[in-house]
Amino acid sequence: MTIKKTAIGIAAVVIFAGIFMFFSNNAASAETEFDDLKEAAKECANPVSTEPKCADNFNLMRHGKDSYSKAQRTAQETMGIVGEYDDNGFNPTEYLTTWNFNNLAPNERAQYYNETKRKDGNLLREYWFYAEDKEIEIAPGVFFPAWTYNGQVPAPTIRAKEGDLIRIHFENRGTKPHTMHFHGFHDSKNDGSMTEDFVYPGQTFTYEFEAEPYGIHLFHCHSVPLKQHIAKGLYGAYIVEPKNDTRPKPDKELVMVMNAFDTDLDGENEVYAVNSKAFYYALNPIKVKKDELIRIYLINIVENDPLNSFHLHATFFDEYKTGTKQEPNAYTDIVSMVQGERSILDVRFNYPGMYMFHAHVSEFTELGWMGFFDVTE
Ligand SMILES: [Cu+2]
Repeated sequence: MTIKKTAIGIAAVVIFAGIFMFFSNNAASAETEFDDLKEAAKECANPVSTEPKCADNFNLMRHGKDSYSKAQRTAQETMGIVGEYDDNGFNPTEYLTTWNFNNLAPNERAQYYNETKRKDGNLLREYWFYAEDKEIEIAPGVFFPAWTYNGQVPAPTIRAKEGDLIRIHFENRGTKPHTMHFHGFHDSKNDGSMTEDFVYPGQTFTYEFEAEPYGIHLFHCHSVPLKQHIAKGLYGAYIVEPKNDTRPKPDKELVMVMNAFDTDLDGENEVYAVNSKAFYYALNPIKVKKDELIRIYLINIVENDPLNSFHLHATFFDEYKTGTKQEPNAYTDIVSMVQGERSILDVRFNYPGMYMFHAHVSEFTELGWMGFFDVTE
């Protein structure tokens, strides 16, 4: 199923407008509420408006999140993006804090991940990965024929400590030759990038290498055409913690992969997101606490566009580019990335409230790359 860029664009504008709209606490029906929103949008489109009604809206946006969420859903449904996300599928909220299959029950987890202590004190971390063709939901009711690792996009996150031995048992259950190519140190037979490295449908390969250097890395398929194999969804996050960690200890860690989908195969993306689902974190804000240290592992894997960015409202963050040094290289509220770039961002919110994060490329924002942090005391 494909969608028209304009349709989701219009819906996005309405969702954006919804942020500045009037939210009635006692609207009789969804339809009435939406009419109110449309009227209010005309007056409150200017985010710095001093109109009393608009000031109330901002207050509601910050403090009345239930009505905010309802209004947003109403706007979305009325504009024709059908239904809600199917919660039985890939859950982007769960993905944020999942690595080494730690979201699974122990017996199920053991099918995909196993760790063993080695003589040198480091761990052997073994993973069972497979490639699989699968339709994934990228906007409510909108499905994309993806190529996946383990049935999800992004792939399950791999996380190790510097010096651990990583062994990945890879099986291709898909219909095209695929590989797993890791950023990081390894020898040529584990690079997964040459034609002789292709793992054909029905075949298996075992990758093995030490986890180094520390940082935030990624892995992706390196089969050909490369652009297609990445854009179809074969990529994931690979985190290596430093052995001697001198950075502040985070209270919460979140994995964010900025990605996009070319739904009509015209060489341009129609849907942009963090962790695959357009506007997911706008509909389901990320819950954090005021003053706690939040560490974001950020990756850009977007094909078809030369540059992507991550911008956060109301606070600044320490940026550790590629995560390979323990001193931040920047203190900022925006980071720009070409495809394959990544950074660790350490952030604290000073005030409770609802704060937006989004691409500062406005087109991407309006096509899905926007979400919220819900900061509470
Ligand atoms: Cu591939």
